[in-house]
Amino acid sequence: MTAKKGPAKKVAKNTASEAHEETDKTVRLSESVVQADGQMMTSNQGVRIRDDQNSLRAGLRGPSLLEDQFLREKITHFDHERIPERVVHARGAGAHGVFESYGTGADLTIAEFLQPGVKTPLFARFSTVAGFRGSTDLARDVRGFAVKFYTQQGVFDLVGNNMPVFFIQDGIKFPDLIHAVKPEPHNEIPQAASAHDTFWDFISLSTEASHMIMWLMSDRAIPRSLRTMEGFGVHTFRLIDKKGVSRFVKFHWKPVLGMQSVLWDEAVKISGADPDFHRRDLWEAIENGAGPEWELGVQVIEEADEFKFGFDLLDPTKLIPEELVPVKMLGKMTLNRNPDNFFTETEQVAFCVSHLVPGIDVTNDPLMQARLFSYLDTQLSRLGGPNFAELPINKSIAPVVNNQRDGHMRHTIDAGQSSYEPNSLGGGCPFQAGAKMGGYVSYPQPVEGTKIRERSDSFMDHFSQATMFYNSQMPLEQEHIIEALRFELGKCEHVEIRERMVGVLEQIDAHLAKSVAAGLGIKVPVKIDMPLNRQIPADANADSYQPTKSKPNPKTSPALSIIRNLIPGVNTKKVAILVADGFDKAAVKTMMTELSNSGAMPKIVAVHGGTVDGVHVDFSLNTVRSVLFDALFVPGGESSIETLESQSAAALFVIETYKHCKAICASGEGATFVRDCLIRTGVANKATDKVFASANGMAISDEAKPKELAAQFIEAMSKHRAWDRLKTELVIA
Ligand code: HDE
Repeated sequence: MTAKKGPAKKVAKNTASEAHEETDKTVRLSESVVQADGQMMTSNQGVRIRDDQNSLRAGLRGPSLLEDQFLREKITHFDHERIPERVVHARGAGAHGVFESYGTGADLTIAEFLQPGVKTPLFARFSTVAGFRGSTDLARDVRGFAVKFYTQQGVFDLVGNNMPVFFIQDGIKFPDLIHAVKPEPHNEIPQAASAHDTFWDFISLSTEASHMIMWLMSDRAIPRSLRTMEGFGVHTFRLIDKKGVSRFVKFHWKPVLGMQSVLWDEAVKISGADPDFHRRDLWEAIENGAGPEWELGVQVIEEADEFKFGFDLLDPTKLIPEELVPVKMLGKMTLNRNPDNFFTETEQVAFCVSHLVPGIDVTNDPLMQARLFSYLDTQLSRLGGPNFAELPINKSIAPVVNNQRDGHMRHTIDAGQSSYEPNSLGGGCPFQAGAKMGGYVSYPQPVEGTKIRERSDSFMDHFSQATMFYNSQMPLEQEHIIEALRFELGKCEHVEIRERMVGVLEQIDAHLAKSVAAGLGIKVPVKIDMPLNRQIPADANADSYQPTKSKPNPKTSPALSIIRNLIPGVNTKKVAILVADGFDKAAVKTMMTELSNSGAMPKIVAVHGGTVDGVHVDFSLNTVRSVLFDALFVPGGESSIETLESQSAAALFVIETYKHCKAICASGEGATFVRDCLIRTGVANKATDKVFASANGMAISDEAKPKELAAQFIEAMSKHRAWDRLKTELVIA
């Protein structure tokens, strides 16, 4: 009996990748897909199973027989279903897609996937770092941003994060960092959270983490969606052109939707209401044909400019401000197909920093150097042996031919007598390609040095860019950093850790430190007994570093703020339409049409499930909260509003939507309901004109003027949040 071959699964209906045909990769993966439709159940040996309900036993009421091969096979397989989760980045979601090169990278690199007109299939996986595989998506954490390009020259993995810098400068500190942030070893608490003693103990003693901590405490660590975050390669890489010239580059992913984050209060509530919020959001966007897009870009630094910055390009705790070196766009990634099976694709995908293709090379960044070892090594224990590259999700679309043999679960059947090189019995094959035939050539960087276990002086400035990041934030974003630090440090039981950390914050910004200290009840200044350094020492010349600093850090880098860089739009925004029986159908119909036409996703939220006045209910109020939506519409309808008035969950929906600064629209009796919810409960103050003005993200009308109202609502939504609501005159509680 043969398994039915899966169709090369649904390709997303629309998106920018309308032109997306089935790529080689899609076709190849589909060869491994098994569909159960219309199939008979079999054992793993293909023997048809007559009865899967009962084990073989001696008599109807007798003991099970050891000889039952079907029972034993099924239970044995089940016993071994789990593989070790990733030691970091265990929680993740992935999707297939395509990268379309603009060709603008052709003068920078010989990498084939960056040449004009080339389309490359890919698989992307996004993750949190600290939490276990089943942890919540909305943890305050760094997000992994890993992309596997199946290029014609072999696999290239860009294994990045949604933050451009890292906690530590040398890979040898990574196990310490991770041990510190993971749940504490004695009681395995807390899950997916950095708000605990061991993390802040380590961080407060590792001032090199100061810059990254600013990112981690900022809104970047609680994205609204995986689709609305930037990605970064973090380290300085090299691109090598046709002439063999190398340039340093920093990789950037820029989301077409722009960046958006949630408020911490939302993050906490989303974690309870829908811990799979990000995973589901990505899945649904792709299923709805609205697969996310990112542009891939690089900041390019000529070799001659290596020492012109106020920091070392090899130091992964530093970024190159975009105002100093703009990002040059090289192409666009579109995610357009969900996996068929989470385990075989998202879980078994194996990214390795060492998976490079000709035209891309690494640098001496000591964090990157350790990663070049770590990823291959970790796959051996996670995926059980050296043949993980043969799994469908990891397999190169370029032919793989070499003399590596055997090992657990080898799939390839290597024909022939010889498995060594040089050989004559195999006609000398497989033969080495040489550079002219596309063989990988490492960039011939001259290397010389005294063996030394020491950090270069040029890595010693731990604070300048932390300060630059903080100064680049809007006041509201700075407030969020302060609140996050108060929360995180407030969860530390050891006062000396809180104090030490406030001392570190004083090196970043006095107001920041004072505000955090006030929340913790600590007096500043705090004396801490550690070497603290803001500058690369003037005499820094460790081995090969001769800084000229002709491109010093700017004081601020506006590109680092989310709010300054919001891209207005409503595409894929989820809008709750809150109704009960007797709602104003005409108003809802118009609103749904207008919202859908603008790319938003209206959803009917009703007091009960099933249908309401014959309309399909997407969610009952019992199953959702406002935090799962981007905006709210409450239509009129006397009896609908009467019912909503009797439901505290409905009032809470309105109140929270308002407090989280999201757009609210209401018409007819719905307008009275919304006003009452906000005024009576004391959320908004009595300055009703201001509170209900369109400038405050509100589209409220006692009459039903559906089209005008929809336009006003869409305009308010497109600004993402009405941040001014956080001003005291607009909010009380
Ligand atoms: Fe990773 N990291 N990492 N990391 N990392 C892993 O590899 C490691 C670092 C990143 O979706 C592991 O397959 C070391 C920086 C992502 O499958 C492991 C060091 C950045 C993912 C590992 C770092 C990352 C990982 C665990 C310091 C951003 C998830 C499972 C030298 C540039 C990939 C695995 C996926 C995963 C080691 C630091 C990103 C153990 C030793 C910096 C996105 O190999």
